[in-house]
Amino acid sequence: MNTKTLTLLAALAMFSFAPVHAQTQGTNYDESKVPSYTLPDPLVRNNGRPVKNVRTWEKKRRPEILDLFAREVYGHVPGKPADLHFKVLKENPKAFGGLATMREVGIYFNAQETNYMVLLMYVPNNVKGPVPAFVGVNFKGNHATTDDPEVSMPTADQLRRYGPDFQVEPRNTAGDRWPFETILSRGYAIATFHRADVDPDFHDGFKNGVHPLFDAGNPRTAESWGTISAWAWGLSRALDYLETDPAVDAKRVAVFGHSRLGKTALWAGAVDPRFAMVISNDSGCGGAALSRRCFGETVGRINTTFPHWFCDNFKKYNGKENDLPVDQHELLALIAPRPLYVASASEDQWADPYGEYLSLVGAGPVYALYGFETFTDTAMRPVAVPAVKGRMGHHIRQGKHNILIYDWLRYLDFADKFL
Ligand code: GTR
Repeated sequence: MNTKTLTLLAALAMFSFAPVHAQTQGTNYDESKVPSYTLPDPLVRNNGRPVKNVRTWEKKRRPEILDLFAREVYGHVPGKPADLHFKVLKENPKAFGGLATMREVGIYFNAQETNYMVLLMYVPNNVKGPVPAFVGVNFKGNHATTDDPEVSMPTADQLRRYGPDFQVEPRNTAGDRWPFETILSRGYAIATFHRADVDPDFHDGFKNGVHPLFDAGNPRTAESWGTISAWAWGLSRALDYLETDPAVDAKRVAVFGHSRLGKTALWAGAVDPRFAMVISNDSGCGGAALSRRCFGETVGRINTTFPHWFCDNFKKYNGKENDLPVDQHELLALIAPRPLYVASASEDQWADPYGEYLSLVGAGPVYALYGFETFTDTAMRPVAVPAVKGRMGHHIRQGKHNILIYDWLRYLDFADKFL
């Protein structure tokens, strides 16, 4: 074959294969192109036997599903470290003009205090306590959640731990996502920590953040925890502290999160039954959205863009979603019978709002086993019409991928009802 023929063949190959390639690699936003799929049944055990009561669900089936998510999706989450300890680093009893008491709490993961996070929390004043609370991870640092000038900027030591690419953003950059005064006026405490305190959000082979504390001496495997598991672990450590704070009722703590931190909140709620309520805001792929729908972000795409988020086993399912032994409705089912809220945004097609809702429907049979009403209608729900069924809440906010006051007001109403 001469060069000309080769070039021609290469051109033909590109011509004939490119569209197919583009189709598998491209993002599907067309409902008619969602592949047909069968969801794994949360109420059928690995041995094929049906689950007919709460006891079998709790003793047999729930542990199976939790284990599958740990081994095949997120990686195993370790427990409380032996040297975990807390220090109140700063306190201001007159935050927001006296509305609340602010605390910054050092949560140290080791005795040397080289691995830690700083929890920022506000407790409403003039409310008879102990009060219920919301806890969630933040994206940009505690200082970015508020204009409260008392909140510390990241220290030199934190910045060193976050890595050279970390950019400190101005105070209050993410303030619209954190309506502290509204939350406090409704009688709730609120607590948050920066994701990078627990694990900086880039792939460095798990050398930074909290992983080395546990991985040291144990070679990492395909089931080892990724970054989402690390953040979820951090949420449980925040709850460990809240259990020691007399101002907060640790039995009434809602864990929430937006986007990647919504995936984190769901996984934290599944792993740690102490969380009394779970809220997923626009959590999408690897969160509330069904993987098998391949609508918007897919398993292959998320594992390629964020190779550190999940465990290595999850990569086996890139483009092979039907082989997954679980789907995300079963993650939601692990929250049962606790109150669960799943929210989406109408323009956030990347996160597959319909797939997030169908996941809620798919988790329904487990809530029904506990005797609760559930969402059963598989038609897409209307935009801006929040609904509560039994112990499940749902809405689709008009607009883009974000967590805004509209979302918060729904979560507060839901908490008023159930916390
Ligand atoms: C996107 C990612 C989503 C979501 C989002 C976020 O880039 O594809 O899964 O997690 O980031 O966390 O804002």
